[in-house]
Amino acid sequence: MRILSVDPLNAETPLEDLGDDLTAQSRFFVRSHFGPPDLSRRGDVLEVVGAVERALRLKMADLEAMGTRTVLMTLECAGNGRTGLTPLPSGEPWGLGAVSTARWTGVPLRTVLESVRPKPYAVEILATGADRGRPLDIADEIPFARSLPLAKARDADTLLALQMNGRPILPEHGAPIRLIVPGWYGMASVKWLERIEVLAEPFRGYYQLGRYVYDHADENPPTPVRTIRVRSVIVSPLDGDAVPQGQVIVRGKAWSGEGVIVRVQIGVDGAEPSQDATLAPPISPHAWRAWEFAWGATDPGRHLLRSYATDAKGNRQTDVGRWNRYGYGNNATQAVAVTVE
Ligand SMILES: Nc1nc2c(c(=O)[nH]1)N[C@H]1C(S)=C(S)[C@@H](COP(=O)(O)O)O[C@H]1N2
Ligand SMILES: [Mo]
Repeated sequence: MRILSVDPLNAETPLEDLGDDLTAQSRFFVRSHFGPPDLSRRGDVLEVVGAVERALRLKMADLEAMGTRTVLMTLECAGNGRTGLTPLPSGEPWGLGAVSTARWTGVPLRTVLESVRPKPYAVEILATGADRGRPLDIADEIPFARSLPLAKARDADTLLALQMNGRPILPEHGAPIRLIVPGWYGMASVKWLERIEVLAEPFRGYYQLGRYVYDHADENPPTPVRTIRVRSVIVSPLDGDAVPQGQVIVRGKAWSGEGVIVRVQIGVDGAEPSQDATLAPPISPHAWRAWEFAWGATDPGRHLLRSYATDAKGNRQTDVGRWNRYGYGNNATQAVAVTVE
């Protein structure tokens, strides 16, 4: 893992580990604002309260008894690729490894909502983690807390996850219960979940309005960061590799929170991409799609490869990402320099 900070732990997955469909828990990137809470004080209880007919306190066994569902989902931090923006925004200096994919098993949040019965005027659910701390730019200690519109909370694949790749979730990934929100950047998938509150008004907390917004530093008000923008990475060959002259198999992954990946094109040496990669069958509507391309590496010397993914909504990557104050959603193409020998 490439460690960005130790306390709290922030670590990215090396690109060579993104080749497999599923990322092992121990190789899965970690993004934590405050670090894991003291789990011994937790008692494994999830409170579901607020604008509901019937508030509940659920133990792990209660949740398991509600019936689980398993979803393959790619999780990407909104700050992934931040170091590609100029000037460099503040925030964790992520390269391209703040993305991973796991098989998540848990209770659909929808099932829990059906049993607490939100009041008709409810608009959002607020998910609060057990971790707390004081961000540099605010005075008080706060928990990590994020809200979701009720419609997204009721998505059949929005889970209260209890397992990751068939095992209990590791502490750094949010044990024992975390939210998993398909198609949205990682900040929505609240770890160490201890409380769900059904809200009658939109949440206005620090991690809702003060961060995870696209602020273009212009006259327009900031807009919330939500769905994952279309992106692809090349996982082989790696930047700086030397390859023998002849046919080189270029491999990578592509994903989008807006729809299935329908096309990946390869551009060589800055030319308009004119060739398509071959897409592997999708493994899930919410996970990355593998692709490969047979590159005729005939000319010796240094060459630049780029991959351009397009999703079902017609979103396509460009070479330059749009700068924003906190450096989110930079889905610009990756340039991989390869020397043909
Ligand atoms: N409680 C809590 N949940 C959290 C966070 C956090 O700091 N605290 N970080 C969020 C962010 S920004 C991301 S990208 C994902 C990362 O999940 P992972 O560490 O399992 O990869 O968790 C999200 N959930
Ligand atoms: Mo994130």
